[in-house]
Amino acid sequence: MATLTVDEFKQDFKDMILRLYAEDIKDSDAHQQFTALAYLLREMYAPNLKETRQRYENDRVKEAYYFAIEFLPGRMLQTNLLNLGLSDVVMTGLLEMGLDVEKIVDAEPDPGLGNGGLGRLGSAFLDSAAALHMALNGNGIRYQYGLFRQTFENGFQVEMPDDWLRGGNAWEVRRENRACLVRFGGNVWMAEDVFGRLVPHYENTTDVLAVPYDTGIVGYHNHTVNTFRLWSAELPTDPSRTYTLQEKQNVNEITEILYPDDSNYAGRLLRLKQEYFLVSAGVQSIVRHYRKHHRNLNHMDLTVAIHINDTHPAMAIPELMRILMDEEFMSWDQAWALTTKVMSYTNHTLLAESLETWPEDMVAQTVPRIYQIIQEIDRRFRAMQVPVYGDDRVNRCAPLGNGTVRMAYLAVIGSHSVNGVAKLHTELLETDVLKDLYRIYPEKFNNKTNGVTMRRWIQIANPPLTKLLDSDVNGDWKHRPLDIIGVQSFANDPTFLKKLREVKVKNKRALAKRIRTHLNIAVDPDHALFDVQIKRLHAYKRQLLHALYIIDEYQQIKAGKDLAVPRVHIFGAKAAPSYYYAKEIIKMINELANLINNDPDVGDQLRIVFVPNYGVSEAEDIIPAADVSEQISLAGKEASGTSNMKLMANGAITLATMDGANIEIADAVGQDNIVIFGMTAAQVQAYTNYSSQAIFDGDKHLQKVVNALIDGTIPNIGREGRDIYNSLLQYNDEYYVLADYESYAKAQDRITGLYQDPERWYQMAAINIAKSGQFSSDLTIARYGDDIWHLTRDQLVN
Ligand code: 7GP
Repeated sequence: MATLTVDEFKQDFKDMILRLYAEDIKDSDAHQQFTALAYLLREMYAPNLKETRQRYENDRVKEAYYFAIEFLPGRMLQTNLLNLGLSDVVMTGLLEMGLDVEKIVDAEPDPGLGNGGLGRLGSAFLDSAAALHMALNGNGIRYQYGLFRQTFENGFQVEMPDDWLRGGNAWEVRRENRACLVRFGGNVWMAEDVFGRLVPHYENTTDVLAVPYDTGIVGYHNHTVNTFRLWSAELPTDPSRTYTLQEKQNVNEITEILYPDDSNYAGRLLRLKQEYFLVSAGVQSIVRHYRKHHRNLNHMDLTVAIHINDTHPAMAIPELMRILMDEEFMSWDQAWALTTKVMSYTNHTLLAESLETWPEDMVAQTVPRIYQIIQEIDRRFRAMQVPVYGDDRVNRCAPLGNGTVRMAYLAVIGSHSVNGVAKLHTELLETDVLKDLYRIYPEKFNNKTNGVTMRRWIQIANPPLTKLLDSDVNGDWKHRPLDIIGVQSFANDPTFLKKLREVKVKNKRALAKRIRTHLNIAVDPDHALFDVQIKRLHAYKRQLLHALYIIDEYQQIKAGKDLAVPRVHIFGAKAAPSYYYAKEIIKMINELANLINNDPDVGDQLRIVFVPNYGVSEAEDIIPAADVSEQISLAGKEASGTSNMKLMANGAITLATMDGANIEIADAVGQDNIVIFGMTAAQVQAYTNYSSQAIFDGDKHLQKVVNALIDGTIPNIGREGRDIYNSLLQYNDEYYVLADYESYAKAQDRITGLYQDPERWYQMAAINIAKSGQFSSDLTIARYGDDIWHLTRDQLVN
């Protein structure tokens, strides 16, 4: 923790503005003020960043490297202030200087280097590891453009480039002295060198310079500052060569954009290049660093762990093999034994279409030496396993098959640990998605249920709740997440429940104000229930189910029946630009919003707010104000979910199917404190002859709701309404929306009933908060550290 008085801070801040901009504070704008603050903080933690690195080196501390093609760090000003223990001093100082703190916070770009849950999880882990003194390094790509900025035009999603680096990035340090060369394409063949060793010879390769940019990840109230490294692609600085503009363009485009797709990766060459670029630069720099202190790599596994976050970095396996054999001259067997000890892998999806595969010829052309190594991994895998498990099973799960490289299988075979991200997910990996490999390597499989960092989602996003917990709850919930259980003892205390209600109303008012200012929609924070669904737009997540229920409510109102509780339905969701159906759902919901929000018959009873450009910053505004958390994916499809955890920790009541981590939330809070509906994963699996038409035909009420998509009830959705209608009926409703509808509507009615009894409602909220500790990413990352990477850490005394 840093120490600083308010006056010292004010002076330092003035000086920094002067040094950076040759200006007085009164003439500076919010972005300059943010930048000056960021530089000040960086100066303060820089010594700790250096010392942390030196400590890891000198004490031979085992370090883990989290390789991920996506991260979603969120804005860092407030987290860094919090972690350095400077929030109060700086806020007071800024206020005394008459500056607009909110404007300064908002001036920081929110780096959209990820699509959704997978990227956000990686950033939560980095935050938690630093808090626990764990040596965890992030390793990713410095995309010049993050995930597109979403706006709506006539209700349609429009994608704008996210030029997040335009104003510079105050947190990062460019380390050109630690750059690496990454080789693509060309030809490679093996031949003996002068010592008679078989080494690769390359010709006509395209070499790319990978330049690292490091950002400090500040530990919470401790001295640890870990390294988050992002790689940028540049032309090599070879003075003997000149490059054409086209060559420069080809190199730069490797790290130009984040693929805006969180499932269903099209086999795109550029994406493959991004993946190899990340792993090659990352693995090379790890090996180089290790080699500074060791004569060989024989015992690298004792101090290095490499984590493959989803399959995108799975080529780390052949890349490490390449370096160990081609550059360190290890035998295959020795290199393989070492590689599998170093590597571990997390799977994040159950969707078949999201399991990455690459055409073999594309891999062969793009990374020829890596392809040779994958072929050899495949050959040896088959030679070893066919005699035991037979041709069929081994064919089904070998790294090569159907002319493709199957990345998930490569990742499992080359790692010592394979984990899913919630109990059900891990179970389904074992029994379904990866069952053949589970049969061969049962000992590798383990579960690590996801978590979220309560520092960002309670302390920063929800100051009123933080204050209440600090004043009323015993224990040290900020350091020991399970201590938040203390809230449970107030579950029958009307005074506490009243305070909890005041907290929620305060947050709802703040959100209502933002909605009013930015979207020009009036919502009533004092009486309406805020019903929130925030996540990527995907058919399996079933935003459509939620929307059908809103149509249902609307029809009730039009029929003259008032809603017992006014509702505000809040959506936040980006659709992948190429995901046509998801974009149709957005259009439909926006048009429904337009209809409902402007219909005088509706009065104050019903509103829809579709918050554009949903991301980490928007989540920080919405989550503390949520009453209901919609987690309504078709059971067996959502690997875990993490918004479910953030929302419960903020006292929202979960309305959910038994999917992903919802099941564990239900176990934690008990059936009385969550509203569950719909088919279970087992029921979905056993449902053999589903006919959505039959369900539709047998349910008059449902017919009326669904027909609203095509009968002109909702204006301006001629085509979209028809397509969505057809997806439900003509194409037999792939995600069982109609099958679950009745049960969902009943669950919504239960919510309405519960909400009418505030004491009961806030009792449920209190229990949800009390039980949220187990979903802290501090606990999750401790388990990764203990079970998978074998890192040292602070004790979490719980
Ligand atoms: C997501 C899962 O959909 C979500 O359920 C989970 O909570 C999150 O990972 C973190 O584990 N997966 C992705 O975002 C994703 O891109 C593609 O998966 C392979």
